[in-house]
Amino acid sequence: MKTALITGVTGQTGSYLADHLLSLGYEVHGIIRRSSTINTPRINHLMDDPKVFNKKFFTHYGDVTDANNLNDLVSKIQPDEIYNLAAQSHVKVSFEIPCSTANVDAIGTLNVLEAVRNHCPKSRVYQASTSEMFGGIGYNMPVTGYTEKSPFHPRSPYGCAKIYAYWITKNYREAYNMYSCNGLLFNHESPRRGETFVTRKITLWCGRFYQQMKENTYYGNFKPLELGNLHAHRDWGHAKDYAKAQHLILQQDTPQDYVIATGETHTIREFVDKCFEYMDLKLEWTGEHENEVGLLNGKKVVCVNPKYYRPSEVDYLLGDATKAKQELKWKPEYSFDGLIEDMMDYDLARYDI
Ligand code: NAP
Ligand code: G4F
Repeated sequence: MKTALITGVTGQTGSYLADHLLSLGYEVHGIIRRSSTINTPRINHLMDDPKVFNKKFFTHYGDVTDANNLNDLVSKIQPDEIYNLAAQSHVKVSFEIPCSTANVDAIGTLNVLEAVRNHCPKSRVYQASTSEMFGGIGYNMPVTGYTEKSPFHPRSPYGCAKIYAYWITKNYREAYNMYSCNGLLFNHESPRRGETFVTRKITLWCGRFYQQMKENTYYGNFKPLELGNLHAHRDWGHAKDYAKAQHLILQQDTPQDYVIATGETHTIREFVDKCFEYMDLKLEWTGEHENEVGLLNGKKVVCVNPKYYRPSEVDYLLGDATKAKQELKWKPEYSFDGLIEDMMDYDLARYDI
């Protein structure tokens, strides 16, 4: 039986990864942060179910900026595999807290690698790298999507911090012969997605809207859905599929880096349209830039609020996961429509009273 340690286990993807590894028979240890409000809803099902997983799922207080704590945990647990998913992962927020983002996302990764180098150098390390490192700028954008060989041009403090983490992970592989790999994952979403990321913000709003519509109160004082850049493109997959790829990356004979993506890209506005279609509603769009609005029967239900714009934006993301498909035999199960269905079903039911 293998043992895994997950940093960021309370997050969206860390929780799916824990589900997946437990289903494969792993003993799973997760690092959770102390917080003043409960931060374990995504893993409560693992902590609460004594029959299925409890004997194999363990949580430990910790923080990736606390090197002593990591050294202690890694030396005691001696994990076969470590998945470093802990991060301040919100791009817009990283402009407001660039230093703490760098401490967690860059130095936190170094702390993980040092703990492994010092206490269990044979452990395999997965680093949660990101498509944000590519930057989505015209000049470096291959027509068929970014690959493992594409150049980086980060557009946020988050992207810059993740570039450090990417290179230090690669450097420890080259310098110390460690099995440390980067997964360069494009956007992945789910019903467990944080509520301030754009897809979940949209599906949650739809859940509330749908309820009011059913009660015939939506022509009252319903607050429109306020978004920022409606025309950015994202290559969106399902976090469940991406957690499986993370595991596969650590099962190869030689440590390598892999792009994980669907190979399809859509705008934020398309995502909104699809969610409305899922409710059997059709939006009409009018206006431009800050004045662009989505109308339903002539009434404004979606609008732009420039406060959600970013100082520098990643306009276009499309990934090419050919290497992962060939070498890992990874294939996503969810389509774009399937992802929307899963998120919408969850959030429509949430407000169904
Ligand atoms: P998420 O939902 O924001 O989860 C982040 C996790 O990191 C949470 O468990 C959080 O704990 C934890 N964390 C934050 N600061 C920490 C610290 N100082 N020490 C220990 N843990 C800390 O993010 P996600 O969507 O699951 O993404 C997982 C990882 O993949 C992140 O590294 C992200 O940057 C990267 N990534 C994500 C995507 C994507 O589209 N989702 C794409 C590429 C890469 P709390 O619950 O206590 O806040
Ligand atoms: O959902 P987002 O905040 O995700 P973003 O910035 O692409 O970052 C996510 O994916 C990265 C992988 O590429 C991860 F590394 C990162 O950790 C995170 O998980 O924004 C997506 C797009 C952006 O272009 C943003 O400007 O949606 C646009 N957007 C428009 N209105 C909005 C909003 N984003 C947010 N969060 N909120 C809005 O109201």
